[in-house]
Amino acid sequence: MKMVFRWFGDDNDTVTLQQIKQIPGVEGIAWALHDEIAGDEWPMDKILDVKKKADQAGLHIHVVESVNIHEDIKLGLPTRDKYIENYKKTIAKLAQVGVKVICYNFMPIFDWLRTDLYREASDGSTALFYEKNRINNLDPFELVDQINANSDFTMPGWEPERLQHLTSLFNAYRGVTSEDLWDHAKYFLDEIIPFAAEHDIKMAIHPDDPPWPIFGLPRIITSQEHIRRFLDLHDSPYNGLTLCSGSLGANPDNDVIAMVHEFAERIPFAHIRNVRVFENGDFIETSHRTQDGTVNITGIVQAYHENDFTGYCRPDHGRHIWDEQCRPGYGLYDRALGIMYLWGLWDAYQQASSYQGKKV
Ligand code: DNO
Ligand code: MN
Repeated sequence: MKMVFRWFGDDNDTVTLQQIKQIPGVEGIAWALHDEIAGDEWPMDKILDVKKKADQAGLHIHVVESVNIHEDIKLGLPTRDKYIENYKKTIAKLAQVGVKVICYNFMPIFDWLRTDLYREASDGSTALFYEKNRINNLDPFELVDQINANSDFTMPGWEPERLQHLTSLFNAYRGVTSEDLWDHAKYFLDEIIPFAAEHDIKMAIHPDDPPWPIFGLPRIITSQEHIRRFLDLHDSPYNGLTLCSGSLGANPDNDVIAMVHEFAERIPFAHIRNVRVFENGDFIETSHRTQDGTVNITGIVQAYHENDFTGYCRPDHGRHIWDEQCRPGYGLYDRALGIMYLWGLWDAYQQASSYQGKKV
């Protein structure tokens, strides 16, 4: 297991590369050019700038998270070919600087969605929270009206440029079914995976977060069965998975341990984090510790260990603790604690397996 830490870049992160380097066992960053618009080809000078900074800090840049996919690709519009070409050009450049894995997602319009970025717990820490009914009861077109009426309206995780185009995007997705989305995913994979394979870069799809349709928009990377279907759409080790325990764990029907066992060979990148799911379907992000949430992190690490996992791994979102001012979900402290928990489990399984059968 090779540990990395997400870094948003000098201008977008409160955490420094030096701080990341001081977390035990962290060898690299999961990075991206966050100022680039989805669909654009990434400029080489900016890629090289990240590489230079990471080199200076003694960290590798093998994992990119994410190269985002233009909506026209997800919508299956004729213009998608142009964006797929740009995507390939970016892949070729990333290969040149030694990138091995590209994490991405296939969620229409939105990436992860929460209703509260700073839900306070009894210990005074805050964390990302999702209130299921608030989203379920929201009509997307009512929402667009609300946004138009109030220019300050924001929702966590919504990028400003996406908000502007929200009305036309919702309209564009009218009538797009989940089966259409599957077809569009296949078209994308058939173009991209052979190209990524030539460049020795593994594509790693991130599951939908939360793992169910929202605002009437289809979501397809939501369960073990759907992940199997996605990996079978284009059967290649380069068509891989970013197995995110927290995203999938928001639906208690998902058995993440079983997924580790089934998909082990196809997981170049593991996201490990915990959530606590309540009976009404709401959920809050918690510390990585198994007992603090409803996802069995201990069992998940054990499953990775049993499968001799050699891929990249990162702690995912953390809480905001010790008064840290940071990007929501991406502080230093709780994610660093998460890493030490993951190493603790990993090393214990490592030790136990090496002593098996021996008398100590
Ligand atoms: C949530 C995060 C995601 C992830 C993107 C990948 O669990 O890991 O926001 O970065 O979906 O494209
Ligand atoms: Mn994740």
